[in-house]
Amino acid sequence: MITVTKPDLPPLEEYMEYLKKIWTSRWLTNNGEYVQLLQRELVEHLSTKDLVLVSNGTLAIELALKVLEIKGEVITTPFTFPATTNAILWEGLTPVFADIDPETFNIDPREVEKRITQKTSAILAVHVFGNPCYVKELQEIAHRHDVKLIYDAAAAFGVEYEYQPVLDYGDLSILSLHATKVFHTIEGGAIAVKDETLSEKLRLLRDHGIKSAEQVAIVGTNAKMNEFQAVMGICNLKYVDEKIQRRKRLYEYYKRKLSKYVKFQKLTASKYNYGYMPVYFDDIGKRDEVYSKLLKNGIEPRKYFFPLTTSSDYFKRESVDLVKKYDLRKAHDISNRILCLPLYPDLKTRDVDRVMRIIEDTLDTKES
Ligand code: T4K
Repeated sequence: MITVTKPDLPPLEEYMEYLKKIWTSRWLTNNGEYVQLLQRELVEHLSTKDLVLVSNGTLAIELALKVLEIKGEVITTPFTFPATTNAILWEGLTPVFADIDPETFNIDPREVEKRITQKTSAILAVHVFGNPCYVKELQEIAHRHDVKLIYDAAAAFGVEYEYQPVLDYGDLSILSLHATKVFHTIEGGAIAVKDETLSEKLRLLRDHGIKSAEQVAIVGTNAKMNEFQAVMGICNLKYVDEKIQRRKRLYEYYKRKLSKYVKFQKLTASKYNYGYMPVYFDDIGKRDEVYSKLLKNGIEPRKYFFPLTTSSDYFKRESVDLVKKYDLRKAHDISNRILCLPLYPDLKTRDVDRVMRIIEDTLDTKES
């Protein structure tokens, strides 16, 4: 089966060397030596001020909302992985949805501004597939209305916007370091933070609020990364740049060959990581036809992000058509046309050729 992605793994011997060290030290979790080492290496690699490592990207969003003391309404996009919307709900907040720009797939700043009310306390924007949002416009809106700006940069590892790390924008940004991401720690996440008071508080929040053996300073949770995750990250980090180069070559190959048949996300990054290969079809029916044909041929692309998060059973139970309520026509439309094709560093060019042939055959047959 050729799947939409396959996790990168370092040479087994390299991971085993670290496992031996963990066996000897018997230090397995709770801000161990390797979590601290990975944190320093990532801060340097990503040129960010500080990163707080946590156990996954979803908890990273929840902690970001928590540490900024967000209340009431959070303006966000429905064109995302369920984690973005779920985290808002999980924190007892109200998600308010704004439509997307159909070219970049990211939240449209003009739509964000229309949704601001007295109850708004944050904007939670997503760099969809790692492609940077219109960060300057969003910053300006957040500033003017005095609301916090958080980025779900789950897929934006190493991405730059106007030659600046994308993680530098907004009040906080979060990364997912899940196995399916460009860089991973099996499960994992991080919060990029510029303010020292916030990083201190985040470190407390991820460890039950424990300040010392006999002092619990605030109410926290358990969001700690463990040593096995950290050493996977340390091993993977050595190879990530060459893996991104390989992804780039495959991405560009797809793009050259498929431009007659499909459309591509408009990239805004000055440096990109090529984590996904999203394409969309002019004719809605063709997306599903191509999808079924690929599946029949042992290839499993994914319809990220279909359905919109506003179509989850949770909202259905509320009996409100959120697509209509918030006028999410563009997000709805892209969601119905999108398909993420297989893309990962070990993917063979001949497998890409197979994917492309099926797309070409399906679309050519329909047109003739
Ligand atoms: N915000 C955004 C915008 C996100 O995209 C995500 C996660 C989050 C927040 C939350 O971050 P985390 O809490 O997850 O750190 C996958 C990932 O599990 C998820 O992390 C990711 N986004 C999302 C876009 O993709 P699924 O439900 O599609 O995963 P699954 O199990 O269907 O795997 C996808 C493909 O990967 C499969 O076809 C096979 C392959 N695969 C997967 C795993 C886990 C492997 O070959 N090996 C594996 O171990 O969500």
